[in-house]
Amino acid sequence: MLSEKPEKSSARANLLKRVIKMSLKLHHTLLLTGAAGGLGQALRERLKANCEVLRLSDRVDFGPAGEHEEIMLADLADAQAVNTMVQGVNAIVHLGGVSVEGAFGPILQANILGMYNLYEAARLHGVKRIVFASSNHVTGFYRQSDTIDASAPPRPDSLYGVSKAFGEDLSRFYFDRYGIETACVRIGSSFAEPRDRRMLATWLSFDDLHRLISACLSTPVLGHSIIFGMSDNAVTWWDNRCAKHVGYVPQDSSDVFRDAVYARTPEPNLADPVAQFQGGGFVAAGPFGL
Ligand code: NAI
Ligand code: 15L
Repeated sequence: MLSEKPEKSSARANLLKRVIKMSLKLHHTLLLTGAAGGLGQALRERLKANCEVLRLSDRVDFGPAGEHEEIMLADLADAQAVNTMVQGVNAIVHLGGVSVEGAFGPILQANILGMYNLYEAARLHGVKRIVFASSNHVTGFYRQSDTIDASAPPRPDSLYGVSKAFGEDLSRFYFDRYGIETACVRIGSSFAEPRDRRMLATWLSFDDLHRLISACLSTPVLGHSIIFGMSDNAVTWWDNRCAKHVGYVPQDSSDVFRDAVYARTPEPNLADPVAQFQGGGFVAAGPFGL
């Protein structure tokens, strides 16, 4: 076979680069909620590869906008503020909200009412694709000896987990009724490193989180998809076979941290529910009363 002339192959390589760039920047203005939080900060620079303009939002002030950025503060419980925040965006990465177990009041405002406000605003403004930061705590009452996929019925381990299950159901309704596509990413534990032995199974690196969100934003047909947000960890409780169409391929693994995590953490007490269930400490938090 004749080989390609160097100038022709470099033109093809440039074209390919342009196509990849275009497919990453499918959405002109991308809204990132929860931008002041841990994952918001981790994704801020990374998500600039996915859009021309990154609109950042949170309810707390987190400083000025940088290049290719807009900042629009909003409390998710404030319908009017959310409406303004969503106007003019093409897709949303929704991280904002209460991120741990606690009293029901704030969870109700941010994760339940806030989710409704966001989807209503998306419907009104014609936004057709959302990546929702759901959580492994939607299914936290499965055992660590279970392997589940997205077809397993929810078994929330906390009020927080219940609120994320509500978000998954609400987004399914908005898909079935209005065609808004959503990826419900049941994030495991996304931190710089796994912090304990449980997180060796649940860990999601920041780079893999960004790969996963990029896949959700760019796959041609997303539909309403539930996908477990995890890196390529050797020990896992989750099977992503129901979300192959998203095209997410993790490239990191918690395995490189295993020895160090074992060395600095005690043997788990296997009689303790915290060590038995996938949700870890969340299964034993509360109650929080009226
Ligand atoms: P975080 O608590 O650091 O950030 C959440 C952000 O949401 C904060 O900046 C907070 O100010 C904002 N927020 C809270 N209530 C709000 C309201 N009413 N209106 C507007 N903004 C509000 O949490 P993190 O770790 O960055 O997580 C981001 C998202 O991912 C959360 O929705 C969390 O539930 C989800 N997630 C995170 C996991 C992780 O391992 N980091 C695991 C599973 C889910
Ligand atoms: C979550 O849903 C929380 O937002 C995060 O702070 C971690 O606790 C994580 O789950 C986890 O399960 O490790």
